[in-house]
Amino acid sequence: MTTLLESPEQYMTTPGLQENKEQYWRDGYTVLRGLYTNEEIAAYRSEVNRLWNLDGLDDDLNLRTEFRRGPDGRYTFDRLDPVLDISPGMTDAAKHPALLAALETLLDGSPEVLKCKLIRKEPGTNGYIPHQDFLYWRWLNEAPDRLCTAVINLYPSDARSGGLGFYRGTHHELLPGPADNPEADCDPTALNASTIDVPALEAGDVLVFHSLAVHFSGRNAAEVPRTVLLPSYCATDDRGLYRRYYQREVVRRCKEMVGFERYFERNADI
Ligand SMILES: O=C(O)CCC(=O)C(=O)O
Repeated sequence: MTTLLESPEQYMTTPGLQENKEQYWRDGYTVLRGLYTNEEIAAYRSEVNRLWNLDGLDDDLNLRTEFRRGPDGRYTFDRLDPVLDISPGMTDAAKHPALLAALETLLDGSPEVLKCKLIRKEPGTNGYIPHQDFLYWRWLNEAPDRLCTAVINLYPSDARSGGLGFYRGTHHELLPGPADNPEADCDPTALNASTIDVPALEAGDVLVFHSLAVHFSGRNAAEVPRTVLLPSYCATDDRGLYRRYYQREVVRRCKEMVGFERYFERNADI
């Protein structure tokens, strides 16, 4: 499916990428543009439609789907995680040579996929509280500077549609949770609201952020779903990272019953 407009080598030498790299290390995130053709984005959109209509995705016990409060306050599934194993199209997007080449420049190392999820936030669906991804990745024993996430936008996205927001410059350390729970996600009251930035993105734009960058997203108040593919990467030559990640994640979800909330709500009488 991949058709490159330009070679990865060409992309690596464009002046824009050096500016992206400076912004990434200064602010903790940056937006890459022009990596995908319009045809590729159109093909990825069709692939998302196919995925979202697969049988069994809405099954409460499907390990790939996680639920979030929807517009009516009820659970709705908003993500497929993992997704690459059931989607050649999403694999094409996450391993696109132009994206991998750009990430190699940003991270100064060869990027390996750590995990990858697809989020489709329907109108009215809630977002995510401020957090640092690295809090959940400490067990990997990788340096935070080597880990990042790319947000591949399949439709335009902004604050109104529940796009990602960042607290600029928070990617230097792991921040503690509230005083009564320091191991939890960072304390929102300790964050400086004047540093918030919610980049407005076009279809095909790729937002790349550092594993320690504090980020959040709001409710989708727009009329169309916000759809993004989120592959995370590690600059490493360890080819076993993806397997290591999901082996642990599947066990964790079962143990902590992540995503099964609706099952118990629906079957309270059994
Ligand atoms: O895309 C979103 O709405 C939030 C995703 C996010 O924060 C995450 O997956 O860490």
